[in-house]
Amino acid sequence: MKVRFVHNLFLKRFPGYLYYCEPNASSATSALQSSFTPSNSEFVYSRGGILTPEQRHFYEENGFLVIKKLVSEDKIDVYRERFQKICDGEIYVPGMTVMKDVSVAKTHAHDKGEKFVNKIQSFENDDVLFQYCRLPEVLQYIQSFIGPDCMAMHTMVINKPPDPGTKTSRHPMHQDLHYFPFRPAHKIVCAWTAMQKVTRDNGCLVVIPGTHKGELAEHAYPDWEVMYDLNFEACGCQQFRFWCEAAAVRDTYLFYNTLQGGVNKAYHGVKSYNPDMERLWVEVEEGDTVFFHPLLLHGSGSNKTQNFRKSISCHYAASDCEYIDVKGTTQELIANEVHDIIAKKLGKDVAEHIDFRDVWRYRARLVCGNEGTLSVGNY
Ligand SMILES: O=C(O)CCC(=O)C(=O)O
Repeated sequence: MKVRFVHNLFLKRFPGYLYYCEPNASSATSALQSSFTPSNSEFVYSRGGILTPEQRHFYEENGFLVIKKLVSEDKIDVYRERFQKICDGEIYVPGMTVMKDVSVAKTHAHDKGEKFVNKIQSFENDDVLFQYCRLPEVLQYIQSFIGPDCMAMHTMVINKPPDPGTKTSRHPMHQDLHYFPFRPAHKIVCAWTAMQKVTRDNGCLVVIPGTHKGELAEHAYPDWEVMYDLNFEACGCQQFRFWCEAAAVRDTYLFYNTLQGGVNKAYHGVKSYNPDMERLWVEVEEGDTVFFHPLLLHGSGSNKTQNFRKSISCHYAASDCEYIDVKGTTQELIANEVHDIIAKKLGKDVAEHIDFRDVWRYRARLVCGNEGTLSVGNY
């Protein structure tokens, strides 16, 4: 009841016409050539380009913006088909991680098929899925937020499974910057496109508008349901109460999450998250694209339907962002976790020589404009 009341309040405060925008009438080419507002303007989080003044103000205030029907259904069909082939094991993509949901990771460790995969990550070496990151209709908005020179940094297809009743399909409230060793934050933006109708029922994005104006908060595994088969010692990560053991990785690069129960691997949440904060459920149609700032507090709910819920996304950063050393910061948690995964995959000796920043250097791909400090050649 209280939640519905809060939701209604939000609908009053954020009427649909403000954050559900039709694509602006500008060709991709003209957007690429359009002028960008200098950084000393009243706008901190956007650069102009194709965005209308209303859209810019909305993003500045709220940290997200929805553009309706930005990606066509025929393109989404292509990505869906490719995703299925990858899950079926028909296509192998070097460097890509295929993750199983915590609810099936142990019971179906060797099964293939889309119903056992909750996410694929790092598809920069897949020509078909990576087309998404190069779509002019998406890039014209990306450039309007972060400027003309853009790198695709982090790519995902999320296949949120029907929740088996354990609420394991939830994505805890988090800030994406927690995962990124590069700055500044206002030169990073995510494009997240719904591959079908996405509602509260199947686990839409949940955002807390305005939180992008805050700081990066400390993250940890959320204090959700207790899992069984805990094996803290084996993973060397005793500090995480709910982490069972590090992932087992096969030579096919398939990465099996071995958690049981509450939370998927690396699904960290903001430690200080207060569930009474006013949330907004961003319900969208197929092709609608949500652009959001990396400090925006967001997550997604359980999938209460019997079908999988799919989205494709890419985090972009301006190519002149700088890598930062996260040692001694709250981001050490994720850096150590990534280090453990690399050690499992490639051996401890190799992992010793790979820095958290290197992982991102190798993933980064220029998608428009000029190369800069984020590229692999720039150490
Ligand atoms: O698609 C989802 O369910 C969550 C996505 C998300 O939180 C993210 O991309 O950071």
